[in-house]
Parts: sequence; C-alpha cells; structure tokens
Amino acid sequence: MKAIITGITGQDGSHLADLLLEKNYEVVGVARRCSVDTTQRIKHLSSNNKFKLIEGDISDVSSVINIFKNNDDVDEIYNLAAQSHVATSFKQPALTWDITGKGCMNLLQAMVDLDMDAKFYQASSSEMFGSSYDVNEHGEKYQNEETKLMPNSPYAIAKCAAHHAVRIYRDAYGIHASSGILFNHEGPRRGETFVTQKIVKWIVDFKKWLIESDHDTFPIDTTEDHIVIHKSSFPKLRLGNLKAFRDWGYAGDYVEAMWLMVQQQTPDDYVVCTGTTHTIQDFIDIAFQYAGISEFKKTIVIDPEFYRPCEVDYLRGDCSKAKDKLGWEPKYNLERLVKLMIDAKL
Ligand code: NAP
Ligand code: F7E
Repeated sequence: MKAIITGITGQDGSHLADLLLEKNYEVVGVARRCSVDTTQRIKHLSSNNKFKLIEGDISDVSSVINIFKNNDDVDEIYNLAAQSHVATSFKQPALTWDITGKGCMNLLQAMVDLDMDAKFYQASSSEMFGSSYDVNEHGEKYQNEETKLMPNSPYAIAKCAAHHAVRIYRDAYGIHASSGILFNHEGPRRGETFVTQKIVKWIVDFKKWLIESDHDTFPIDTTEDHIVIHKSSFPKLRLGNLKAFRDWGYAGDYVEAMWLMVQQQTPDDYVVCTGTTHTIQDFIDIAFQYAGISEFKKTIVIDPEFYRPCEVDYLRGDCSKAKDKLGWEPKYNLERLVKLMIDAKL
C-alpha cells in the first residue's frame, strides 16, 4: 500500500507516518520549501527506505498535479496540510483560505482531472461548529456529525469549505473521500503556540529556573511581569481567555481513527473526540499540580494580545458514530495527556 500525506512536518503528519510505516505502507510526505529545517518531527524517519519526502505546496495547483502524476500508483491520500492556527487566521485570512480551504479543492479537483481512484482523507475540525451545539436528554451540550456548522474564524470558514467540498466531490464524482471532524488533540509533538504546549513548555522552563535559582535558599517574589528569586527573574506565563472549554485528546490516538475511516467500504464523515470537556484553567490546574508548582496564581498574566476577535466558547464532542462504525475509542484522558506532555518535555 502507498500513501501520500500532506502536512507531513506537522504534529499529525508525523504520527500518521509512524502508524502507516508500522503497517508496512510506502509513505510519501509532502513538505513545502522553507528557509530553515522544518523536519524535526520526522527526523527519525529519514533512514527508513519506505519513507520519501518530496517538496510541494497544496495552495499551488500545478504543484499538486505534479505530485499526483509522479505518484499515480498511490492508494490513499491524507490531506493534513493547513494554516492551522486559529488566532493567526484572523491576521492572515486570505493565506489561510488559500491553504486550508482552496488547498483541499486543488487536491480533489486534481484527483478528478487525473482520473485517480485513490481514497482521500480530509482533516476537518471541531472549530467548524463555532458557537453551535446540541443538547442531550441530560441537558448536556455536545457536537456530533449532525450539529449545525457555524464557523467563528477565517480558519473555520476555510475548513467548512473544504468539508463541504469533500461531500460534494464524493457525491458528484464517486470519490472515496472521508472527513474526520477532529476535536483538539495534543501531545509531545504539538506546536508551541497552541495553548496546551505553551503552558507545558512554560512549566518545564520555570521548574528548571527554580532549581537553577536555588529557590530553597531564597524566597520567591513577584513583579507585574516577572517572578523573582534573589537577583534572577523569570517572565510570567502570558495567556488570553482561560474560560473556553475544549475536548482535548491525544494525537497518537486520533491518527488511528483517520486510518480506520479510509479503510471503510463507504466513505463518510466522523467526529473524533473524548466526549469530555475542560476549561483552559482546568488544564493549567492539572498541569501545575502534576509539576508540583503551588504558587500558580501569581505566575500568570492575562494578556489581551492573546484574546481572539471571536472565540469558540464550548466544545465537547460525541463520537458514538466512530465507536460504533470504526470500533475506535480514545485511550488518553486529560490527566494522562498532561503527564505525557510534561514528562516528554522534562
Ligand atoms: P500543524 O502541526 O500546524 O501542521 C500543519 C502542516 O501543514 C505542517 O506540516 C505545515 O508545514 C503544513 N502546511 C502548511 N501550509 C502548507 C502548504 N501550503 N502546502 C503544504 N503543506 C503546508 O497541524 P496539526 O495539528 O498536525 O493538524 C493537522 C491537520 O488537522 C490540519 O489540517 C489541522 O487544521 C487539522 N486539525 C488539527 C486539530 C488539532 O487539534 N491538532 C484538530 C482538528 C483539525 P510547515 O511545517 O511548513 O508549516
Ligand atoms: O487554543 C485559548 C484560546 O490555539 C485553545 C487547532 O489545532 O484545535 C486547535 O485550535 C483555546 C482557545 O487551539 C491562549 O483562546 C488562551 O480558546 O490551543 P489553541 P484552538 O484554537 O482550539 C482545533 C480543533 C483546530 O482545528 C486547530 O487547528 O485556548 N487561549 N490563551 C490561548 N490559545 C493560544 N493559542 N495561546 C494563548 O496564549
């Protein structure tokens, strides 16, 4: 079996490549040209002769056509490439559209034009629900495959367009195309500008600084922006909205669901999540407690710079369909995920 993965240098691309190589696939990873090395997450694959890295950019249709022509024996195509940062999408909306929205159309249309019969996976997102949710018989809010899409950011608009494109290309051209509506998923390979990894990185750096500053000998003091021990200071953790709810799972679990979707006889859309939800404050509390940092109230600054023009307040998925039809279940709860991330950084 041969698979193409776009977004190979990202968190999910690297986990999916690991999974497919374990299953003895030949994997072609697509990475765009960059002035610095972006392949840290796939360094361990460089000597694997079943793995090939090629240059390409999904926002450029001729690049996509070249990739497909050179790999016309491909069985599965996983589109994980995106400008995936929600806050950035407010600052660079057109770029986000070109990659996250139009990029998916480029891939699907190239599959039609080249008459390819490979199976296709699209990385859809819980962000597409925006401010929309349903309420179950216990009065609990949730989102599933039937929940109305009400995007709240340029990123989410682009993901909705790609999501609908998958449905239309499936119906119009009979492409085996599936979308995974994945809720937030994290892990040691998560980028450092996403809130979980930003918190984890700060905690680990702070702990190292505490040890270096000999905090058992000198008392801890604080200024507006810094934590001070004797003559040494450390910047406080600067965050935005701590009240939003997220359904956080482990990326390693979620790439298995991607693969399972593509193996089904009939293409379809599936929500992938844990079914539990926590605020950013909850994440902080669990992480600080696990790291053994007690004075946390004095260590965080709420900085308006990290507030978004529009927020998604509440996400909690219902993945009954993925459980029933794919036999998929998440293995990590939030406490286990936090430990994994902190231990890996330490
Ligand atoms: P990520 O770490 O930000 O990775 C995104 C990948 O896309 C990177 O490899 C990036 O390359 C690549 N990329 C960006 N623009 C490109 C372009 N024009 N052409 C080719 N490649 C390009 O994201 P992730 O967390 O792995 O997420 C994977 C996918 O799932 C994304 O589509 C994301 O939107 C979606 N998703 C993520 C989550 C989540 O919680 N992680 C949830 C739902 C959906 P560079 O290294 O060069 O930047
Ligand atoms: O923000 C709040 C922020 O950037 C989570 C992407 O993978 O998941 C991800 O999108 C929450 C938001 O992820 C900071 O306002 C507070 O409410 O970690 P995040 P996200 O926006 O949920 C979805 C499913 C995707 O599809 C996306 O690709 O945390 N928050 N303070 C902050 N967020 C950040 N980044 N930085 C802060 O300082």
